[in-house]
Amino acid sequence: MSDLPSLTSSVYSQALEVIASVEPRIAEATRQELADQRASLKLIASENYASPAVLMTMGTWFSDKYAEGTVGHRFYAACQNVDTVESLAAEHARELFGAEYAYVQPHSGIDANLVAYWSILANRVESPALEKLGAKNVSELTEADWESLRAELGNQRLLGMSLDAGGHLTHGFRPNISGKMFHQQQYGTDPETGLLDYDAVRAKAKEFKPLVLVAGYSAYPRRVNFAKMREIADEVGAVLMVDMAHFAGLVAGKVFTGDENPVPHADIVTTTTHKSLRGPRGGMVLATKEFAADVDRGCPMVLGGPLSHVMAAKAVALAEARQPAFQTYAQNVADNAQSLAEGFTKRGARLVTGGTDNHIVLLDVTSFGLTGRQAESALLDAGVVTNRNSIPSDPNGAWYTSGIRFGTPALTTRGFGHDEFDTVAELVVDVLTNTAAGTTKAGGPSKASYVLGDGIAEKTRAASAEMLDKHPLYPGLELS
Ligand code: DSN
Repeated sequence: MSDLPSLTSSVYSQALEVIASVEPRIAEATRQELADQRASLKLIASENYASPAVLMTMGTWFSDKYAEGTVGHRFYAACQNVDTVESLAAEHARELFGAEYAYVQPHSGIDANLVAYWSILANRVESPALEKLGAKNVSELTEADWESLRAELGNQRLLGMSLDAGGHLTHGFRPNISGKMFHQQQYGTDPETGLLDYDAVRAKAKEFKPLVLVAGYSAYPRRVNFAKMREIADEVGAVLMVDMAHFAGLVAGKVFTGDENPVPHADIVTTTTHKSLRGPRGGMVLATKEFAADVDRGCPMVLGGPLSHVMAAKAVALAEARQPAFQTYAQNVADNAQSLAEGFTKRGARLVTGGTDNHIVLLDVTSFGLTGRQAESALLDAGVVTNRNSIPSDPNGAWYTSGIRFGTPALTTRGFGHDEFDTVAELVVDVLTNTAAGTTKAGGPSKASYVLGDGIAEKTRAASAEMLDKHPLYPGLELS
């Protein structure tokens, strides 16, 4: 991160004074959040640090504007500047990813996935149900038509990656709406290697014949061959949808190219904009022309009015991602994940799939005698911010878990490199080796309580501080 102009400090300091004049506790929490983020090792794989340009773009009067509809076709007056913003964000997205169409209104990744699912239903559920009803598209249906269609829509099939193999809640997990609106099945990973087994996915797809095949992940530490997923989708006549929320930055930065770039292979690609892509919190849908009109109905089908200030920040972030420096950043994210994985492996820790080739490292903490919950808490005490995560066939379930997920996007933004990530691995192994599982109040084994060895948290924080001081967060930003 390069030094910010001193003006930035005075802008933020004055903004905090304005906030404090209304609700000082929010101003204080905002200051404290910066201090906390500055002083900890942020290793949550889905988090990053957006640039001041992106952050500042979110704090404007665009927040006050309603703009339901699409560019040039709004349900509110005076949307001329929102049109500029939305057009620019979509243009940057199309150019950056080489997509035929970009819809930048989704407020989050879950919203983006819902927009995508509804657009697939609208586009593909046409016969015999729609023909019978004399409609071309679900948006033309009356309430009575809907009643008769519901059974058929509900019976549409979706095949996605299971949560414990690294898939996302919205990929057909039963407690999520995607698992309710679709008749769903899930594919896992090879029980021995933890890797995606394309033949097994193919066999399942042939048997299940899904309308939608979903690829993409939240906790799978490997690349996916989207050309192969396309082949499978074609063999069974499915729509291929890829959720690239986690690795959009690696696609944007041209680390994932060819078969590993989902955009040329998928019918619809969804993403968040705040993870490895390093933009504001939000979502986005990229689609082929075939799905564009249905995707555009995201609002009001699924979404409320677009967040114009966030669309503006998406445009700024996407413009940043089109700079050559972003490609260097993305390559560093992947290289640093290798360094972290090697750092763990050489210290005897077990990684799901044995390593990584993206930005995620998934550590199995059972060999430390801990649950994910205990490991996460002990690491947090030591200033290492991670999240617990299920591993395949997790014996501790989705709440306590047996894994810790690490990601390199945030600390790479701060400038950490190979040596620092090796030290991070050393510190993590040291904390976990010196943490013991605790007991319940009744004296039985606990999956939550833990005992951290004396002085470990202090020692880890001191070693982290040396690295963090060398790579300051928002250098030059001093709040008065
Ligand atoms: N919460 C995101 C993650 O951490 O991966 C996914 O929704």
